[in-house]
Amino acid sequence: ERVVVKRALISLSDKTGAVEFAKALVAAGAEILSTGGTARALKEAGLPVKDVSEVTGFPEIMDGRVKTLHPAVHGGILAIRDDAEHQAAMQEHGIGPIDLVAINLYPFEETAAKSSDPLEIIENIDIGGPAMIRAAAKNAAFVAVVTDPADYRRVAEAVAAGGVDKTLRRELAAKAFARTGAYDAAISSWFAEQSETQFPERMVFAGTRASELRYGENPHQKAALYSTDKSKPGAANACLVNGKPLSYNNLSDADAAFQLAADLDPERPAIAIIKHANPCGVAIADTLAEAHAKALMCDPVSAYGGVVAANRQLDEAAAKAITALFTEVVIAPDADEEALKVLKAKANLRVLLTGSAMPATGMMVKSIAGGLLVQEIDAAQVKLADLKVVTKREPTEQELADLIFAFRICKHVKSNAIVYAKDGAAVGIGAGQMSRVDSARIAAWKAQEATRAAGLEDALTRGSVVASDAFFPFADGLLAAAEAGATAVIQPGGSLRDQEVIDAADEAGLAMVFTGLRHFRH
Ligand code: 93A
Repeated sequence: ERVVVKRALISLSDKTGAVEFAKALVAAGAEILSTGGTARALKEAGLPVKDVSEVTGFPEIMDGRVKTLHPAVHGGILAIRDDAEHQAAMQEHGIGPIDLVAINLYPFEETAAKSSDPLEIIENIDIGGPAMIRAAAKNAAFVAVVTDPADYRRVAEAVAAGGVDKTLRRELAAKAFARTGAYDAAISSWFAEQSETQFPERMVFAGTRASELRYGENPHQKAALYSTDKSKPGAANACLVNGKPLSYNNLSDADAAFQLAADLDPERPAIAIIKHANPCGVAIADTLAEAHAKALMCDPVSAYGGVVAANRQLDEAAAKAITALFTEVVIAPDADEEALKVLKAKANLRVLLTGSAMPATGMMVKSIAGGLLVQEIDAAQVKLADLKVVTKREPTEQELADLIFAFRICKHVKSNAIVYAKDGAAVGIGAGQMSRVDSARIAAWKAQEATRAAGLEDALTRGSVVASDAFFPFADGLLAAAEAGATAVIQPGGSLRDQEVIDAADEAGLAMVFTGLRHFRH
């Protein structure tokens, strides 16, 4: 049942660990066949290697586009060892069996993420590698296929111990097809991105399991995290530098927090505090510590045990501010040494570093039973120039800045979303209600609670602005805001009753701007 490895073909684009692996195979008595660059690397390490071109009797041609695509290679991999006809064919054509294939593919995914040169990207579509991987995996009854350097050690040990058994060969074959499947999925989505059709007839989504999670949203649900694009900063690909592994809900909240922080003005230090995927505090300031203090004022009760995101490297003061309150997860592009020391003093605090911060772009997927909804990420950022003043009174400069800020936050709040903001801080957030006026009331009430918690005399909403993710269908939501003390309103506009709402705003002395763009988030 065990496959004794007498001849192995090694062809690696990433040569990490190759020499050690090949050494182990040679020590176990295997002959090594290899392609150009890999052969060179192995020979340099003093290992006996035969070039594939010696086996094929054919040179590598067309810049290596054709090097292993030859019957001497594929016959050696695919032959059914106990089939008389296959044996005869091998004999007749002088084909020797290949018992182990170790491949890693041209770095298509990495190149596509980095390069903007289509020729370079296309050149990194590996053809011969996947062909050999699939051939070896198909013939797993007689061949071991290694596609992950993490398996070198296990496989080398098996080879040294007398051969690769069936269980391991099957596991390797499953992994091999998953690898070529994911590879082709990445290639197909790149081609789809290049074409006019963003939504081709068949779409393949591929990811690599980044971690198996203890459970899903609830303990009775099994769950795992898949990474689909390492180039996108966020919770999925961040580095956990402190604390226990993240849960499903941690990851979901951490990503929501980070996407919000990354969507705010990159020139200003920004903090977002998230609970159950909705922000309960957001602020910009001159320092992250200040922003945290301002963000915390919005809803200190909910912030307890929440997720905190920053849009830039954490410093010591920020770390101290964050750790002063029980926090589950911190996510930021980076943290300096002093900040790390402070954060790491909290053994249970999960700290995620993303490397950079930028607003997410591209496609997003949501699953419904039996289907996937695919849409572009809401990357719209309403700017001053997009605003249309519809009231008699024009917003002041400070109001305008807060209006833009509040509307940006709305985008990250479950609809119906109402956000009060003042001086670069959210002061009342109403999320996820089925009627807009309820969200408006809740936001105002939350602001009252925050005012009380802060021991302030004047309501936090006094002199604030208010943002609505979609149009006010009636004047009631707007009047609730005026009553709370808001002086300016931002909303998409577009309701049948716009005029009624504008009249109400004028009567209440409010300034109101329309964005012409809404930010539903369901
Ligand atoms: O250009 S290819 O698609 N044509 C081939 O025939 C072929 N055979 C192996 N690429 C091919 N490979 C790939 O070359 C392997 O998958 C591996 O990534 C790489 C190793 O090349 P080298 O040993 O020259 O560095």
